[in-house]
Amino acid sequence: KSQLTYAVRAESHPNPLARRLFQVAEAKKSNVTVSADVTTTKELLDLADRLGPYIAVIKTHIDILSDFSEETITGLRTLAEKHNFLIFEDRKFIDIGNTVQKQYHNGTLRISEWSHIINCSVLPGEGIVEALAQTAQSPDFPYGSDRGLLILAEMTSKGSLATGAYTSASVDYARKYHSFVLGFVATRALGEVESSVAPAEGEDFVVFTTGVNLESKGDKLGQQYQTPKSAVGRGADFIIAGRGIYAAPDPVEAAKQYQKQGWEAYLARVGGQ
Ligand code: UP6
Repeated sequence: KSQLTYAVRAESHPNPLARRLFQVAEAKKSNVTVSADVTTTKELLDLADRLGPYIAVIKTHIDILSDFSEETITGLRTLAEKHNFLIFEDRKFIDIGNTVQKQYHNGTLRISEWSHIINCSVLPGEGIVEALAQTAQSPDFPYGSDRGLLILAEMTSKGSLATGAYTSASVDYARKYHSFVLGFVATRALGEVESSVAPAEGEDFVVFTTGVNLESKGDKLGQQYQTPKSAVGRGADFIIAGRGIYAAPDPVEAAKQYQKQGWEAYLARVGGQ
C-alpha cells in the first residue's frame, strides 16, 4: 500500500486521470466514492448535488435507472463540474473484446461520453483489457486521456471466486496495459500479489475498495463490509460506500462522517505528512 500523500502522487503519476483523481482528493480532503445506487434520474442528480461537496467520485449503475435519458447525462456532467468530482460507471464489463467495445463506446448508455472511470472483470482473459484500451486510445476517440479503467480484481460478496489466479491475472493485465489501467477495485493493495509481469519502476496503481460501511457487517444477500479505517489501512485509496451513505437517515451527515473517517485513516497511513 502507498505511504505517499495524494499530493505527491498527483504530481508524479504518469497517468493524467490518476493525477486528476489525486488532485481532487487533495483539494476536497476526501477519498469518498459514493455508490449512488438509486433508480431514478431525479434521485441520482439530487444525491450528486447534495453530496457533491464531500465526495471525490460518484459511482453509478446507470442501467438501474428507470428513466435514463439525455437529462441524466447532462445533469451528471454539470454536477461533476460544479462540485469537482469524477464519475465512475460500475458497469463491470465482462465479455469478449468486440462486444465490450460496443457496450462502452456509443450504444444506449453512451458510457464513454460521460464516465471518467470504468471497470471490467478479467474473467474473459486479457482481450477485454486490450479491447477497452484500444477503443479509448484510438485516434478517433474524443475523450482521450480523460478516461481510465479499473480492474475488478476481488469482490466483497461471500464466496467470491475472484481470488488466487484470477487476482494474479488482474495484476498481470494492469501492468501490461498500465497506460489505460488506473488500478483496481479490490479489498486491499495488490502489490504483493504474485504476477508474471514485472512492475514498472514507480508503479502506483490506485485502489478503490467497495463494501465500506460504518454500521453494518453485511446484508442478507452475501455482501460483506469493512469500516473506512480498515479499508484504508489495507490499502484503499478511495473508499466506496453505498447504502451506508444514501440509505442513512441523513445522507449529507453520513457523507461527512465517511469523509472524516476516510481522511483520518489516510492521514494515519501516510504518517500525518
Ligand atoms: N460492489 C460491491 N462489491 C464488489 C464490487 N462492487 O459491493 O465486489 C458494488 C455494488 C454496489 C456497491 O454493485 O454498487 O459496490 C456497494 O453498495 P453498498 O455499499 O450499498 O453495499
